[in-house]
Amino acid sequence: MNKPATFAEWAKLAERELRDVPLSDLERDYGGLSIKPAYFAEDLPPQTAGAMPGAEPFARGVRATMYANRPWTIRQYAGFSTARESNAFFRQGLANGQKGLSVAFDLATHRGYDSDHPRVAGDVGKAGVAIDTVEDIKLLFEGIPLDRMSVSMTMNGAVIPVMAMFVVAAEEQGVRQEQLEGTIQNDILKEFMVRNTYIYPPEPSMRIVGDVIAHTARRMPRFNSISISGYHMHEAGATAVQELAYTLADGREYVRAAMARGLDIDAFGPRLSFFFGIGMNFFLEAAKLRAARALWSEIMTGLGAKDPRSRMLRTHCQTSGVSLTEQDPYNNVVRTTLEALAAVLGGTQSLHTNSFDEAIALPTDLSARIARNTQLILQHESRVTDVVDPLGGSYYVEALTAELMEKARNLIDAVEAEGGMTQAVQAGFPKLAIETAAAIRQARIDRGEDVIVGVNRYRVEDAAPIDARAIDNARVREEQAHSIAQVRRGRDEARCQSMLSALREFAAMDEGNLLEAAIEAARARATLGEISRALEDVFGRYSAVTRVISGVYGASYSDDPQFAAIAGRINDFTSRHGRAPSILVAKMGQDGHDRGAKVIATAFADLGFAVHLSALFETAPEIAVKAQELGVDAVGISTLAAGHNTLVPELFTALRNSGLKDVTVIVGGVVPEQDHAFLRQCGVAEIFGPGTNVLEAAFSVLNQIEGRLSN
Ligand code: SCD
Repeated sequence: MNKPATFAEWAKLAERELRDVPLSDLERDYGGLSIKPAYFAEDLPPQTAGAMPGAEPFARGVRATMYANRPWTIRQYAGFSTARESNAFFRQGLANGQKGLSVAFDLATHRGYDSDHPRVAGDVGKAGVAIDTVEDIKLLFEGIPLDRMSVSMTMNGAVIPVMAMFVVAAEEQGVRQEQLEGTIQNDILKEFMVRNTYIYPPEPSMRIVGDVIAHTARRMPRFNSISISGYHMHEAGATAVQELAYTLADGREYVRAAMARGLDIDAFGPRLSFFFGIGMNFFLEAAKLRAARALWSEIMTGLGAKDPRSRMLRTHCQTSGVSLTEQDPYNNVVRTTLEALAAVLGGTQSLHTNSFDEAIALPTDLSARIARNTQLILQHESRVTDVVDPLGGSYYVEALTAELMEKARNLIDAVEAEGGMTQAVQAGFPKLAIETAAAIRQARIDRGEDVIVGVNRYRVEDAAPIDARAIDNARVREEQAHSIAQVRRGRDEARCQSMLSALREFAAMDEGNLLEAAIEAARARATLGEISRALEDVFGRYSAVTRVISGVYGASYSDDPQFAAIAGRINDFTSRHGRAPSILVAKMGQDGHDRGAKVIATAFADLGFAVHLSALFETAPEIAVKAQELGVDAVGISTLAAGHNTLVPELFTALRNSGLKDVTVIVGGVVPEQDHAFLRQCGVAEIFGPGTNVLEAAFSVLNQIEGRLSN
């Protein structure tokens, strides 16, 4: 019998082919993982031989039969405008092949504000559906049988009122809590790290997570109490190792928190679920899911789980939003297809495929149909469901799985050494590590080392804009305010207030289950904002400290002529004016997506700008005051949640009111082409979309500032 080939034998062949190029040139680095150009039997980790789908440690999948028996759940994340409009969109999806629901809430809801609150004028109904009362949730699920349809809800900060209202709406539809199937995201640690839709400080927030886990374990046996999410870390720029390690370390933290309140690990373990982002590095992403399952089985065994179901990592996946480009957007269909295939070959339980226009606006009916059909085509036409774990035994994939496990295990141990994830999050080091990785990645793209087709290579200059869905948020706000008033008129006010007082007392006394108390308040028709406020009265509202990391972007450019050119011009500016050009990078409204703002702040600071970063969740007048106090040359607004058409005009009014007429205002983020003219009319000097080269952006901001100063 032939003996298996080795890397050393292959290297001889390869070197002959390569002639003048050293073999080491074909090695790659995937965020701390070193990848060889070929893999052999000798690379297989010893455990591969005995690995079986459906058997521990589940690297090959948690089900023996996997998709050969049941495909993954097609679960498209959706929601916008009012509950009525979202309900119509859901029903259309379900009629056309979607299998589970996944609700996107607007940012006002996420942050615990009713739609009529003045801080959320730009956010209502924009990046998700506006929910204020039980009546809204009833409308959202009208005609959808909640005892048969699994419903996932992406809610973290305002998890207590949303879960409470969901339970009451179902009850009034004739469905008991015990029958409800679905998942609540309820993952607050990653909010502090990357997603930013927290409300209360970390400690009471962890209590809330525990209360939801305890309540579902007791009363909602078919409901997944948490969706421990790496997705948002992935989107914020985390490497695969970081995403794996921090997500699983979060998971361990939640298990410990639940056990600390006396719950038996096997009473809630089987209903913990996960959520990962799937990007363009095809085999790495598939291997990441395999590694996640095997590591979780290890972790849960270590924590004392006896029931094998507690040791199974079941996960939802979403194709990567940041991999989508505004330029040449039809390429995004191809990207999403590849990412979906990686998720499927990695063995996901449930999947959302992004629409190709998501780097521009909310999906249209057409783009949503293509996204859904991508999954249907994979399920019905590609035959990838016929064989269980077809990547099993691949030299490369098995070796990659093992390497990911090892590196992630080391990072999990480092978190443990810091005292666990709550501590690490409070100290802020995972956030900084992810931001550093994001800045490195951006520099690689800007330098063309990582190719993005249609962005830094093969650009189409005269692409026609595509249709984008627009939301009239003033109308949504008006409708919501009307229905809130109607609910308030119809309720027994004394009963409602007494339920809210009871909730406040539970919160203050650190006893009782907050979700249970909130269900009573929701029954009495307290609004989302009122329930959330009752908790805020006791816990307070958390505000994070924003920090700009420095040096990372500049270090990647130490020998770059374009970088040197712009840095030189900034230097000249500084000598001429006796100060550096200054910019306030700002976020307004409830949009907490701060990856772009952080990357810009880091890069601009490394170039020599004096950079100030606003806090999150500011209003336009607050930003204007800050701009005045700092005396900046420019204000850069980062907008990713579609609030710009409301908030940017407000900013100009506020700047004028503060006497600041000469500040350069630039906007960056997700801004549909059809909004450009309006924003320019307001006075915006430059608009930068996703995929903008940071050095080019810096050049044009400097030009704008110099232009103004010379006038
Ligand atoms: C599965 N089943 C099988 C089987 N496979 N039975 C027999 N043979 C097989 N091969 C059974 C299961 O046991 C289960 O029943 C049922 O079929 C459903 O299968 P599942 O695999 O559990 O799938 P699903 O119900 O879809 O659940 C998947 C998760 C769940 C466990 C992952 O938590 C989930 O749906 N998560 C979705 C999260 C989500 O949508 N997040 C969106 C986030 P039993 O249950 O009876 O055992 C969006 C977001 O944050 C975007 C970004 C942002 O906003 O910032």
